[in-house]
Amino acid sequence: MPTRPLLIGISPRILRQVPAELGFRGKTLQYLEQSVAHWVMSLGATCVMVPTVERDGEIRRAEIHTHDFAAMLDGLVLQGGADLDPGLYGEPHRHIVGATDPVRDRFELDLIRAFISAGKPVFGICRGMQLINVAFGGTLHQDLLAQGATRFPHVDLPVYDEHHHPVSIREGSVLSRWYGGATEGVVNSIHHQGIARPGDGLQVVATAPDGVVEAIWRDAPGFVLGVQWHPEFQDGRDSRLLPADPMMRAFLAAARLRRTRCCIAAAAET
Ligand SMILES: [Mn+2]
Repeated sequence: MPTRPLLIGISPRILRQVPAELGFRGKTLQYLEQSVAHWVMSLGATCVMVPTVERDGEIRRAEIHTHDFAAMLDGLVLQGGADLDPGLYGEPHRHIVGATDPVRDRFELDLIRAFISAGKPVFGICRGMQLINVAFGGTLHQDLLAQGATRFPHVDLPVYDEHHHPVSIREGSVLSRWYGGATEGVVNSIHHQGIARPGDGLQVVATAPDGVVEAIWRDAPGFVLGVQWHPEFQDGRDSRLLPADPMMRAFLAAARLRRTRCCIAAAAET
């Protein structure tokens, strides 16, 4: 049986306009927000950041492929970040905030597909949830307020992750099960976009009081979960908030199960 700890891949955030005081003039940074990594490691798994592989870039000519990462790693976590290019779900830019990053979009979509086809778990946070939705053919509200999806702001930048709201958790869902049958909770909220139409096979497992989708789960074998909030910031210091660890434990359990099955199959072949 395997003894090495699980190895989880975390897709990077990308900074193309680096502030002058950091150096790196004219360069691009790919980076990891530390609480994501610390959350994974706090439950006994190791993790690495997975740098982008660009389809038409020099790396591609060396034939490193997202499938190579999926083969080596036990699971994928998608960090939050910039708005998706709405062209991915067939819409023009209407209410996008800041620059979109088609390279990151394409790379993370490739990663999602590679991990899913390898039968390995995928966990999307905020933008990551929206990307999973788009990967399965769903659409987004480019701005929840501007498009009339709600009158309740889901982002308040001055207070950032101190901005909270309740969620209803779907009864009988995996999410409810991980929280001991709970059907409600409180989460942080740092997003101006949201899911409009859920992707094929994706189940809405949590919603805000205004109906905004807060979590999705793929109703199929394996593990594909997306949450609109940032569980990595809900580290237990504020006892009103849903604890983060039950979801990460479930994700890591799915990764362990996938690896165990793989080892049993390999042993059976020899
Ligand atoms: Mn929200």
